Amino acid sequence: MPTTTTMLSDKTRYYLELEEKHGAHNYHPLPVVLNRGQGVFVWDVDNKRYYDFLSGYSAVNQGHCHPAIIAALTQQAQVLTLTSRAFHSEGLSEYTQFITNYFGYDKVLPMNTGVEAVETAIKLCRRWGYDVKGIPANKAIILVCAHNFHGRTSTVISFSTDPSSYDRFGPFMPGFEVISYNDLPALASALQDPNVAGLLVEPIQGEAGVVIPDEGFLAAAKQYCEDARVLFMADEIQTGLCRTGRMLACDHENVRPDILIIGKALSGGTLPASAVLADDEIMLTIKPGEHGSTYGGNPLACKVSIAALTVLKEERMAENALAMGELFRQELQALQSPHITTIRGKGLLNAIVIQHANPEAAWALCLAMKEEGLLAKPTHGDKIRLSPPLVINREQVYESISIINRSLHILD
Ligand code: IF1
Repeated sequence: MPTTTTMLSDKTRYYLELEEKHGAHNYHPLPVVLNRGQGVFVWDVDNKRYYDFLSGYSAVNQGHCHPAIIAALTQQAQVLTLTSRAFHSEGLSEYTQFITNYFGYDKVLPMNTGVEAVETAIKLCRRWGYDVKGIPANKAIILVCAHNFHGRTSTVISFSTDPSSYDRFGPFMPGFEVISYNDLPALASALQDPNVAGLLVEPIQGEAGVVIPDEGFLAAAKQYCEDARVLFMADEIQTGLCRTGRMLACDHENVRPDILIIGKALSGGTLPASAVLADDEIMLTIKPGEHGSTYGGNPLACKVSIAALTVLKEERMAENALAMGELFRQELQALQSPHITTIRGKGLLNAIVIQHANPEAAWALCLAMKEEGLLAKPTHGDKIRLSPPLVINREQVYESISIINRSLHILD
């Protein structure tokens, strides 16, 4: 029977108790206290080194404290950090040109957190629905997928199908219809409603446990939306920025979203930065003074984001994610562990499903991997996401596999 406890140093226990006493209990983290990160590694307060196989939930794709990103951060931090949007800034102006060229859209609306970008996309989609498509006032419908995760604001949890996200947080925002994921007939049927303004979809469902739709689903869904004059909105906050082996997960099927939503690794894990990209017909439906945010488009985040996006291409991180992801899944498969029923992923967005009599087995395995020097955390009980920074190399993949292999025996 696997243990679900772990030996903790006095130092670790000290910090855990501080947070337990003074911090909200809205998470259940692994019992490890980190204080340093570099590349694929993080260190705890006892200077023990770990492979980071969560990567800040894909916010640290470029690796912890990437030198070029930190250089941009520290340089700009001494010059100008925030002007508010009441005035223009050199940083924002340069950034708008850079990122719209980078992704090939007319315009960008900069926000901070991922969910703020999702909320912004929802508002743009509704406004386009009324002003351009001609949907009657307050009748716009946005289609979402079962088992989605798009963030935790009251609007966004209104269309979650996970009780731990929405239970006892009502009343909820109307105007959303849930269809099953990866289900083209369900999409076709829902699109018959002329009041549908958009489809909000994760190209791969991260939180649901790295659920990959059938080959061709995204391309067909985009075509169905086009035929129904409905906006295809891709939430690439977790799947984007090279995580799945292409710049965007939509690129695997050459799909160009009408509204592109990015966040997390947009800043390389340094500070909150998110963005919504769209062409003028959509973006210009929001007029001056109708949407915004104090920190949205601040010069510090703009300079950092330019550096974070630059290194993704310069260091060919998508190509590395593709190659190292294939190697990782191949070596994981070769372990032939009786405790792993499923290995799935694209690029370096991977997950395993654990099979064991003990419902706490995935947690116990994560504790064992922690002891062996690798950090990962279960999602939805029996799934463990395994997503290292995209700078991981072959030798580190092999070492990580041997750590996972040694740890799996705790389930025997
Ligand atoms: C938590 C999950 C991952 C996201 C997608 C929007 C957002 C997220 C596809 C919102 C954020 C984070 C949030 C964090 C844990 C993590 C997470 F487990 F919650 F679902 F990655 F899978 N769209 N995901 O994944 O972005 O506002 O957080 O910047 O809330 O526990 P955010």
